[in-house]
Amino acid sequence: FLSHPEDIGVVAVGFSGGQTRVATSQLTKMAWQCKAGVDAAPKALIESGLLTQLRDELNYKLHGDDEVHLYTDLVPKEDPPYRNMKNPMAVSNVTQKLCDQVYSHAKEGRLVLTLGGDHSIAIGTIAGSAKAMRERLGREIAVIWVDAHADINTPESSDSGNVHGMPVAFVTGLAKEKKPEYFGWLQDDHLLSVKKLVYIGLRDVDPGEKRILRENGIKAFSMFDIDKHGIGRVVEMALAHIGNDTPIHLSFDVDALDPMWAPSTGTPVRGGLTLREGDFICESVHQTGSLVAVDLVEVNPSLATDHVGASETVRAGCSLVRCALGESLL
Ligand code: 6HN
Ligand code: MN
Ligand code: MN
Ligand code: MN
Repeated sequence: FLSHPEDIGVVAVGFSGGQTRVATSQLTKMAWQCKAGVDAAPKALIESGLLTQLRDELNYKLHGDDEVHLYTDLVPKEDPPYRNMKNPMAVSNVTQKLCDQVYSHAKEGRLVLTLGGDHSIAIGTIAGSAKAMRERLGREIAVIWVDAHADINTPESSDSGNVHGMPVAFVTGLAKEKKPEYFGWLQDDHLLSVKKLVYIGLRDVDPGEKRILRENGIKAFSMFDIDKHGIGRVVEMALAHIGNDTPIHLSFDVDALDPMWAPSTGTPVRGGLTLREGDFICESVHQTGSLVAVDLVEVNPSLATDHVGASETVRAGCSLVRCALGESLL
């Protein structure tokens, strides 16, 4: 149904309200002043030539602007915690808007590339993909979630209250909320089936999340599985679980990579994927011909302790995206 569309819809998201170490008031102020480097990641990825390469070397036609969306007008001045979630309204507003953006590209048959931003933005990207594929192909999407973390906390199971630890719970309907301003805008046609979800790279999963994974029979390949079977076999099993001819949404958290390759991220965990293993996952997904959307998230140059760490992380991120779009295959 797809086999490498020539058109890519690019969405550059300068928002990290789902992963914050600062008070809400400060996030609001930062977003309003547009100067806290919230737009640093997509900007750095773009400035390092990623989009130009996709256009000139891989011959994709790019849609959407090179501009980074800050969504400043969607960040409320007051945004107190709700059900333990931090910046709940800001994240809900931004992801709802992002859902529309992704949906419009996907509806046109474009492969959607979203450059984050923290992982909370996957609430919007997956919701947009799921709805568009239901309408365009009458199909449910599958999601390959590559991450050190499972990001499947409910607001109640989360210790941190950071929404970037909860996106999978919201898009699968495991976390429910009626109020539209707090993710209640998510409708049935936005949702992903837990049967169509597969994880690769897990190594830092909260006890409550382990229970959720177990109780819902969710397919997950941890670093243990990768060491045991090798990345080739793990990707094969992951794709077999999804089944042929299923539209695939790849959500890649750069912290799946070992901090050796990607130090500049909010929640680094040692013992991760090599860059080559990450690239291999992306190449394999490209090769299926069923890729409909890619998120690259949690690249955060402002967290690096040195300049090298920041640029290495950006380089790794660019490599992953290029591999998902077929650069390295002959
Ligand atoms: N990410 N499980 C932790 C939490 O706060 O819920 C970490 C989440 C990390 C989120 O990597 O996108
Ligand atoms: Mn993570
Ligand atoms: Mn994540
Ligand atoms: Mn190809």
